[in-house]
Amino acid sequence: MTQLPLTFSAEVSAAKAKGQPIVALESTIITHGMPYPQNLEVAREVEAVVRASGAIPATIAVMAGRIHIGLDDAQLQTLAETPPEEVMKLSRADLSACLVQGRTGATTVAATMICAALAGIRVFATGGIGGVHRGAESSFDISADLQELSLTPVSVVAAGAKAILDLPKTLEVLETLGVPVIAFGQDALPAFWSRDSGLAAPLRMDDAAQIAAAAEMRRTLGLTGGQLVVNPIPFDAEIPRSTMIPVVEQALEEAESRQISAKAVTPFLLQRIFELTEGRSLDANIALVLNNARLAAAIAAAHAA
Ligand code: PSU
Ligand code: MN
Repeated sequence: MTQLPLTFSAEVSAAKAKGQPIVALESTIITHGMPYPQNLEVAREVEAVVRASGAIPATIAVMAGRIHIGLDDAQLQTLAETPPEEVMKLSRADLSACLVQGRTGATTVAATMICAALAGIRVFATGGIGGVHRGAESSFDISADLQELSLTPVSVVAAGAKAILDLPKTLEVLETLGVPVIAFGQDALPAFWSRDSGLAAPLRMDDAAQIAAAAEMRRTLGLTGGQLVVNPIPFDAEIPRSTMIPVVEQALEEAESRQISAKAVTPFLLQRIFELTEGRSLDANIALVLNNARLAAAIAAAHAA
């Protein structure tokens, strides 16, 4: 068997040797999810929060034909400064092509899960996952993130899915795929910028150790796939749903009239919502990512114990 094209940072490889908790972090949020220089500041801050919470961060990206598990500060800076059009947005379909072509690629939730599993990492923190887009009944636009959750054994901590998506359809697809959707500490499904989507979450847990135990139980039962842990944004950072709805509607209308499609849809909507809220959406996004990093570290610590 050929060697896996994995390069571990010194910090992550030391943590693996010692059996310390490790939290995977994605890189598409850096290259396509947030503008420079906030993307770099947030990438550094998320890593700092993971460390302060007792785990080791492993930001994942593809560079020069290798999957990097853990980036040093210079690599993080290079990635954050590279214009999004020069970085591949990698999902399951693109990963091997990016590697053999020696290109630079940022990993989405789906690709980060694949790489984390290859590296033996069980927990991954992000902001929001991809899902079923509005109008999917005609566009067929359903993020590969959902299928990945049904295939790859990683627990993904997110703040829910954004209202740019069709949340009821996203829940239906996750149910069909057999993905546990576990709300942390509340009954409602959180909606990214807002704590409550108006929909009930299928499952609820109030304790990080129980979330780790549920992942172990799935493994014991021979069930493939991961878990989606949805963690509500902190109260003081929340933007009410009533404020976000018209903003999201406007961004969606613009995407439609400009015929934005495929991989460009999510980055376009995120950028327009940032502009339309004068940066408020980004402040909320940052707060929720940090909050997810804390919970992911606690779940990883329970796995390591
Ligand atoms: N949703 C967000 N922020 C993000 C993304 C989604 O709120 O940065 C990114 C993630 O990397 C996610 C990807 O995996 O977009 C989904 O893209 P698509 O819808 O093209 O599958
Ligand atoms: Mn898509």
